[in-house]
Amino acid sequence: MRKQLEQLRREAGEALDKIKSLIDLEKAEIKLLGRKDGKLNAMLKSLKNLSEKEKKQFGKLANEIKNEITALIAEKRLDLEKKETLKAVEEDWIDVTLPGIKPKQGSLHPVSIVQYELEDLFRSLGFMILDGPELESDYYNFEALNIPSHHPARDTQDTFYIKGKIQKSKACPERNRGIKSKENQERLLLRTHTSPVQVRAMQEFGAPLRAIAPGRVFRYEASDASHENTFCQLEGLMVEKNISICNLIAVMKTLLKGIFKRDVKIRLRPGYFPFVEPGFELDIECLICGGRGCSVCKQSGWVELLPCGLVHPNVLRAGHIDPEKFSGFAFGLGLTRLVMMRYGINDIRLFNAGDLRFLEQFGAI
Ligand code: FA5
Repeated sequence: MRKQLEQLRREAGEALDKIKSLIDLEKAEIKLLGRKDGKLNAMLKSLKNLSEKEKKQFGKLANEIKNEITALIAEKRLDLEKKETLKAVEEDWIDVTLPGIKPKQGSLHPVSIVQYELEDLFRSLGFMILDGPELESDYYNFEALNIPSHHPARDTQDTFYIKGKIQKSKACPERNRGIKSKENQERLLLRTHTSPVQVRAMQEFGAPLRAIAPGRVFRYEASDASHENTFCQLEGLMVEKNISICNLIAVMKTLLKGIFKRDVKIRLRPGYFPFVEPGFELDIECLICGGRGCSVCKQSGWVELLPCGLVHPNVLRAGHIDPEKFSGFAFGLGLTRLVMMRYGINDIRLFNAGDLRFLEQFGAI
């Protein structure tokens, strides 16, 4: 028995010496001192077959060995815990002096850049910035703008019609402005211009009123260098007492100067829109070719940019404003075309193509 106990003492010392991880130490502890299958316990169990004297003698030795092994395991555990903590710290170590990884920064779309500039400009002139639905009712897109269903002006703005009716928004009641009767909830279409916001704004805010409404519009037409089926406009509306063409021209001049920061050549010619009377087309000299003629201006040297006019009395009435008391002017800036002129972009199709090589050229946010 003594021999066996001494051998266990040696073996335990050698085995613990070789152990390199806490998991292995756990296993060795069970193997040596475990209650069920531990080697020492097995030996203690066999003590019962010995004489009283031997039991006393070897029982004492076995206890000594148990205490020794327990102390060795505790020492080893401390040592391994220290080493493993050090290793974890080493693995997690970072060099805080290394340069960081630069996050990829997006940039604003060129139309957004110019739109925000115009919003600032108009805000400084006391205009509100409004929004309108892109999925619009036939009523606001045409009827309320003095374009009844039989009117030939509808042919110039063909669009996509959608089944269904405008659902009232519970989350944002502001968006429900103008949805009043069953009639104007039905016959939905993708709005062909931002002009529907004129009547929506008049109905909501009354007169006097100064507002702009930038946004996307849609037309069912073939695209070329200066025509898209989806593009942006910026509507402007001013309704006050005694508004005249002088007010309109003054604001148009401020707008062009603000955006181009220099004088650009313009021409004003009569234009027909059922919702203004009189109506004008304000063109600017094509800044892509300097007026010599190119695919953007269709060789004319001029680009149609800013149709405008005095608000038609029928439109004021649709907006619940008395045309005997108030008058107003409105304009419908071709925002995407203005951006083309501003940056010298020679093809409108680049704006919606989603090509980052094009989009990244316009300054970070
Ligand atoms: C209108 O949309 C009127 N609502 C503008 C208006 C508002 C007139 C208020 C009077 C008072 P027009 O269809 O001409 O008008 O479009 C206005 C501008 O949008 C044009 O001058 C042009 O710059 C731009 N535009 C028109 N069609 C396209 C197109 N397919 N692609 C890109 N820009 C376009």
